[in-house]
Amino acid sequence: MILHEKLSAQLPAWRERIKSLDKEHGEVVVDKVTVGQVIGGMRDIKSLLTDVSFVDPAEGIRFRGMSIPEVMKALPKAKGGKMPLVGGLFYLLLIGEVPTKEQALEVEAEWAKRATVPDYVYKMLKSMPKETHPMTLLSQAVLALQNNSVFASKYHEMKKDQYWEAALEDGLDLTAKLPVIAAYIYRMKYFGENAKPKYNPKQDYGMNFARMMKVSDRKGYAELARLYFILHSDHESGNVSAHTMHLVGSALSDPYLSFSAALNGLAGPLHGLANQECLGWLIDVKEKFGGVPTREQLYQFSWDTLNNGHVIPGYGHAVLRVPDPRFTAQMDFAKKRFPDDELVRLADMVFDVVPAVLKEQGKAKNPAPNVDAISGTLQCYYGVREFDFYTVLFGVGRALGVVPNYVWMRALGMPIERPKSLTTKMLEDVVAKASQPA
Ligand code: HAX
Repeated sequence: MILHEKLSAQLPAWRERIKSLDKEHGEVVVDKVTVGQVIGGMRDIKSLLTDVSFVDPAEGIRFRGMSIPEVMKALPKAKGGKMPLVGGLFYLLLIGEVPTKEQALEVEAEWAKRATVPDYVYKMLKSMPKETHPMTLLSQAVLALQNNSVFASKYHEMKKDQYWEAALEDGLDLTAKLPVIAAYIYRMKYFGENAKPKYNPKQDYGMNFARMMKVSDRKGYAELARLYFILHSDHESGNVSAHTMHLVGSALSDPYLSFSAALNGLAGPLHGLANQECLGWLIDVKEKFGGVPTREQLYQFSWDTLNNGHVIPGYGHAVLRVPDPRFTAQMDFAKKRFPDDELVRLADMVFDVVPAVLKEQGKAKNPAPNVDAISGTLQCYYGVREFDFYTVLFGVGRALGVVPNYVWMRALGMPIERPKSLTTKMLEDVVAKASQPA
C-alpha cells in the first residue's frame, strides 16, 4: 500500500532527528510558563509536537506548510468537480507531500475497500432513544468498532517500532467507515430510515457522502463535502479534539478509543458544537427582520446580543488574530455558487458589521470570523438544515487530521503524556519568591 511504503521510507531519518533533539538538546528551554498560563487553560504553552499542521495567529492554518489556497490549488481534483479529492488531502497530511492524482486515488480506493460497517453497529445505533444527540451516536459507533482494532489485537505481539503500522490500518478503517456511519445517523435520526448506506467504489469520498446523505443536489453537495472535510481536518494539536486524540493515544489506547474520546471533546459548545449556534443566530436575525436587515438593524441586533450577556457565535478565536482562512474559503465557495442566497447575503453583511461592533466593545482579542461563522449557511443551502447534525460533519473531517497525527506519534515512539500539576499554595509561593527583591 502506497501510504505504508511512503511512510516507512521516511521513518528512519525522522526518528534520528527526534532522538538527537531529545538526547543532545533535551535541556534547551523552549518557552517560559507564566502563572496566568497555568491558571488559564495552558494557553499558548508550546509543549506539543506535530508536523502535520500549524496555526499562525496572523495567517491561519497551514497544512504541511501550505496555506489553504495553496492546498486547494495543488491537490488533485475530484472527477467532474473543482474541489480536491479528500484522499489527496489525507495523503498530504500523512506523507507530507502533494500526491499525484493516482496516489490520491489509491487512498480513495483503500477507503472504498474498508467502508463496510458491521451490522451490530447499525443495530446499536437503532436501539438508542430517538432524542439522543447525533454526536453521542457517532462517538458510540466509533467505540463500538473498537473490537475490530488491529492495534488492540496485535498489541502484545508488536514491537514498539511496529505500532504505527497497526495504527495506520485502524486509521484507514476508521476514516473509511465514518462517512457511512454519519450518513446513516442522518437518515435514521431525521427521516426514520434504516437502510444501510452503500459506499460506491467508483465514486470518491465526497460524492459517496453526498449520495448516502440523499441530498437533492448531489453534485453540488459533493463539492461542499470535499471542501468541508478538508477545511475541518486539522488545526494543529492544541485544540480540544486533536489534543484529546493525542493524550488518549499516548496511553497506547488504540485509534478507536482515542478518536471516540476526541469526538466527546468536539461535542462541547465552546469547540465543535459552536457551529450549530451560529446558524441559529443568523436565523434569529432573519426571522426578527423578515429577511436580510439593514446594516443599522444588524448593528443594533449585535449590540443587543452582547448586552444580553451572550457571545456572537462564529466570531473570535483563541489563537487566530485575522479572519479565519477556513471562513474565507467557504465564503468564496458560496459567493461563486449561490451569491443571491438570503443567508449568504446575511452572513456577508454580518462579516461587515460584527467585527466593528466587537472592536467597539473592546473585549474580544480577535473580532474576526472563525470557521463556524458560515459553515452552517452552506449546509442549509443544500437542504441539511438539522443544526445538531453539524458537529457530526466536523467529526468526520477532524478524523482526517488526527489519524495522521496518531500514526506519526506511534511511529516516533512518543511517550505517555504527563504534565505536572501544582497546588494553589505552590503557585502563591512561586509568586512570592518572584516578587522578592533580588
Ligand atoms: N462575542 C462576544 N464576546 C466575545 C466574543 C464574541 N464572539 N469572542 C470573545 N469575546 C469575549 C470573551 O467572552 C471574553 O470575555 P470575558 O473577558 O468577559 O470572559 C473576552 O472577549 C476575551 O476573549 P478572547 O481572549 O478574545 O477569546 P477566548 O480565547 O477566551 O475565546 C472563543 C475564544 C472562540 C471561545 C470566543 O471568541 C467565543 O466565545 N466566540 C464565540 C463562539 C464561537 O464562535 N466558537 C467557535 C470557535 C471556533 C472553534 O474552535 N470551533 O470548533
